[in-house]
Amino acid sequence: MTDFFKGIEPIRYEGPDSDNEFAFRHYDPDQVVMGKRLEDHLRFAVAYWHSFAWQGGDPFGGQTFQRPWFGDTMALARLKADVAFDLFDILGVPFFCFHDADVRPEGASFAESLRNLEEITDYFAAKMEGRKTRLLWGTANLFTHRRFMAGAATNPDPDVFAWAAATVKACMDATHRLGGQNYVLWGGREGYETLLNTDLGRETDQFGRFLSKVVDYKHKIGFTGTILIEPKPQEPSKHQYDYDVATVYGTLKRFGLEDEVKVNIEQGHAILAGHSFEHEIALAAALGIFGSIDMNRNDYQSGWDTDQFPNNVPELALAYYEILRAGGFTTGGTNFDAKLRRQSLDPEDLVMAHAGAMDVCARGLKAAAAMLEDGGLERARADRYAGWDSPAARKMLAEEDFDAIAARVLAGGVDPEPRSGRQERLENLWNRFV
Ligand code: XUL
Ligand code: CO
Repeated sequence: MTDFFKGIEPIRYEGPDSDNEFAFRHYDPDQVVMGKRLEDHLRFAVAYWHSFAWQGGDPFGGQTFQRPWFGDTMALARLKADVAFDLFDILGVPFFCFHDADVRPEGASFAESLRNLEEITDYFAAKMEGRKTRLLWGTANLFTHRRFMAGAATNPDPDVFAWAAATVKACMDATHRLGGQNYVLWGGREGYETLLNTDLGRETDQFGRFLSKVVDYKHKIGFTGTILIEPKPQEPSKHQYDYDVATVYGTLKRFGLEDEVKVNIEQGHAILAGHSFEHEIALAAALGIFGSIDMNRNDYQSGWDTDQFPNNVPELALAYYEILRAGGFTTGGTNFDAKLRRQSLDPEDLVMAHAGAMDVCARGLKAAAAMLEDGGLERARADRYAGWDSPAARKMLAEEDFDAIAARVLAGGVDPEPRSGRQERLENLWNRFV
């Protein structure tokens, strides 16, 4: 153990009445809910980038955090890994996630960057031995370096496409080596700033070719994890091609990849796209592409991606309700893609941000499970669609053409009577559990 978190003991479950700040009140990993331990339901992951690589800058100010591992050497990268695994141990999280750029210094050449990544991957592998911590997903940072300013797979310059492909190959290799359960593609620069200089058709074709190569490579190396695309409508690009779940599904269908690739849905990205988190989850589940979630929250006024830790139990109850209805996570999990506020300087802030978020998620999931077990919402939904169970309705959907349907209506056998949608009553029901 390093001394960064000196004096902070592993966080334990002490129950809702505990007044120990360094305790879980709601997240008891061993509590069984709907036949499964909470730890196995929620599958928490810590995101390396926000917690260990981000320095506290915002558009108006630079670094606020002073961490002993900041710097560009391999020795500091190893110190950063030591502190990261200390945090995983303190929180008892089963997973972590990282980009290549979070964990290794950029080298003077591609080959040197690759060697640095491989060295850190070995270091991670050694640290994971004898620990419960596993890798939820790995990914490539194809957005920070200036070479990616006009995109990675969708760049007008084929050399950048090549660099991106070699980078993703390296990150897939690292993810595979560490037994990662998923591989994520988030395309912050896969989009455009202005149509005046952009060939949108060509760029989206390039993206499809790139994605097919990712899937081919997955099969070539025998990676059995899930390939996930993380939708986001804008920021950093003015318009991003992976706008939302519906847009990603259209892209997957267009390139015949809908059985190969799923989605990693982020709360704040859903809000930026003008949706709710639960809408995006429910749609992905309905389309058969639900994979994983990035958990955070956006400030609802600011209109950009503030990546705050979650703290709204009623909203999370609806999100986990849709996840449980869809059968829960398989390879996916709850990754905290959330960062401290830049004034939260202390090591304790980093621990408590995660511990509190884990408690909030546990409350959301338990409320969702109770709502499902109660069955009131599902009964109301079934009742609302009950008309579709009749043989006549089924026949209409399956067989009848417009002439046949119109003939039935004309003959007077159809006379719709509007019924209440009962929204407020259902909101009252939801409120009983949160
Ligand atoms: C950016 C974002 C990324 C992805 C991984 O908004 O969410 O951190 O999760 O590249
Ligand atoms: Co994310």
